[in-house]
Amino acid sequence: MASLFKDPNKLSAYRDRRFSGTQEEFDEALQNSTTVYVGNMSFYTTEEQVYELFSRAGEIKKMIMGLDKNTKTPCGFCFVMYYSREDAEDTVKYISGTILDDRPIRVDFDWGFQEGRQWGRGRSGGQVRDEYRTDYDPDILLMLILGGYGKLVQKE
Ligand code: GTA
Repeated sequence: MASLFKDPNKLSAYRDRRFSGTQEEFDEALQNSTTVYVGNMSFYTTEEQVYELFSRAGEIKKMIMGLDKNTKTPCGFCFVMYYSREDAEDTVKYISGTILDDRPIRVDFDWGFQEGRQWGRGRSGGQVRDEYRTDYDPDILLMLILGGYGKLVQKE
């Protein structure tokens, strides 16, 4: 059977606007990379928890937590690098959608980690997607309160 994982269009709907190469180069990186992106994580999930879950699919080479660029604290995503492509594919197949810290995590193929990609790119410092969310969970609410709303309240 032709693997779903051979067609770059089916690998990931995400396109990194900061990738500097061509579309072909992006597709090739996506097809060969051993790195996955993990999204929709709780801000309180630790590296140890991620390691525990993701090492079920194979030996992990490196893990990088996504951080809010202002507070330098976890902001709901991370990158996991495996030694083998097969393990990365298994992670997308079997770990995506599972619950970690009460949240269904999303595992996506990634073109490969580079220094700087660990920082949230949103204006507030966190992930861009969090700025468009309407289904705020306690993690995000706390972030909003500690960030701006808290200061407003203190002033009154
Ligand atoms: N492999 O799905 C992903 C992914 N995401 C969402 C982020 N990264 C991802 N990598 C893979 N797959 O290194 C990586 C980025 C970066 C780090 C932080 O995580 O490559 P970011 O989320 O802060 O910024 O990234 P990014 O990815 O540049 O933001 P982008 O592409 O504008 O938007 C991400 C998501 O936000 C969109 O897919 C959409 O769900 C939501 N979003 C963006 N704009 C809107 C809008 N106007 N309305 C509604 N939703 C929006």
